[in-house]
Amino acid sequence: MDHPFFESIEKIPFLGPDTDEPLAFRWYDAERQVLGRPMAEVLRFAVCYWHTFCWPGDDVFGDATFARPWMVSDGEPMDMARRKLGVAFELFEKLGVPFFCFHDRDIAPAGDSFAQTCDRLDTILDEAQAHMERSGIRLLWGTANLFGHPRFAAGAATNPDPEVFAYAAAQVKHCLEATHRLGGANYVLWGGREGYDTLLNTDLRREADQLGRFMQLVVEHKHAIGFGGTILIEPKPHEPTKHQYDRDVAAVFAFLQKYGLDKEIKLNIEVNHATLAGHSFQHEIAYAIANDIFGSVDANRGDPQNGWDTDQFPNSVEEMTLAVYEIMKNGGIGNGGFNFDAKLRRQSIDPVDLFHAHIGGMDTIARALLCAEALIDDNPLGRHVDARYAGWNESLGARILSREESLDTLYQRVRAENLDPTPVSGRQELLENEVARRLYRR
Ligand code: XLS
Ligand code: NI
Ligand code: NI
Repeated sequence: MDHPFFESIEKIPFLGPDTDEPLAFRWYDAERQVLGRPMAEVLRFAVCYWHTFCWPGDDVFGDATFARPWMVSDGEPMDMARRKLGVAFELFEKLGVPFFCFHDRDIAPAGDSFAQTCDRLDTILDEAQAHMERSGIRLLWGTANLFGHPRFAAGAATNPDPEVFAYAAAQVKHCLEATHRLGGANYVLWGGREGYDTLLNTDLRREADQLGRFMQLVVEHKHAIGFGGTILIEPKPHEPTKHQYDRDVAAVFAFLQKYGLDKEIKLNIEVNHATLAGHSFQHEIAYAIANDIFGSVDANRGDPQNGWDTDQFPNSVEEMTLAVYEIMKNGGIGNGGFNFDAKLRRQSIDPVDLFHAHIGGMDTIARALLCAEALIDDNPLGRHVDARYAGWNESLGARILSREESLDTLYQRVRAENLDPTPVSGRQELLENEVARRLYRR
């Protein structure tokens, strides 16, 4: 077998900001207390199975570039799945991440029938469970791949053919139960191909109702089996379809309310999906928190010049700081975590590149957490915002919100008191400076 696959690599140590050692953390210090808890517990990092172990480095113009021993085309599929599993846990352990995430099809190959496909997943997950018990590594979330197979070309829940809906429902039931068995903290539903390429062949109203019913079925089953984790939807504006129904946080929130699911389902927010939707990552996080549907994060980044999901490892401390600040000042990541839904560039062919990528991502977010901690402790933004809205806690503002005022009473008051409100500075530049001076804290 391939153990160890990352032969020359030891467990990655924390050596601090001044080290020249590339295979070391400069900022991610699992035990360091931040906001009153160890960094590892605050951030809950996860490695994703799909990009890291399943994507072979091919693209629309070229073939696989990663020669991984578990990807050979003539290999027996279950043997390959086992080899991949062993290497995956070797990476998790050497990185020291507490969690991982998978799609059913990443971890076990499809069989000749639905029944055999389920059996294969159960077999490999039994082995994954043994690795989890041995290593203490946990499952942040499981998910079903409802987009790869040609049967899902026109969507899963939103397919014009109810048999495809049924197939997808069966697959989710099995994967949700497997996630439950493994003690998963969450279960994710990313839209996959739930969307359309052209309205010329699409009944949009029907497809929304189908998707709503699908999500209700998932929630009903979660309660039926006693799964205590959170069901998460992951918004994305386009790709693979031209228009994905789960476009952004606001669109998903409206959908959840329409189908009575806003108290049942939360969101897994991905950086690159936020920016593709024309939002900042901070905005999407803040919007979800403001509506009590924030769940978890898929950490990556896009390329500012490219309009697709480049899924690069995060490297902007500033972008992450603003989002981590929103999360941490509102009580933290909870049941969620930071999952590296990110992939190498296809020229980064060496096994060690997987380490450079994850180390960089973990250090970026760890450093962002330290900056966010300074912003929370010193509270320059919070103090300003509190003062800015103070009027709403007092007589007039409080009366408006508690419905004691009408348009008519407000009219009378403005007339009688000759109200003439004076504009005050929003102080944006000062506040940007307050953030900047806390960035790159050691
Ligand atoms: C694709 C999504 C996907 C989900 C899991 O863009 O990010 O990877 O996270 O299905
Ligand atoms: Ni994702
Ligand atoms: Ni993505």
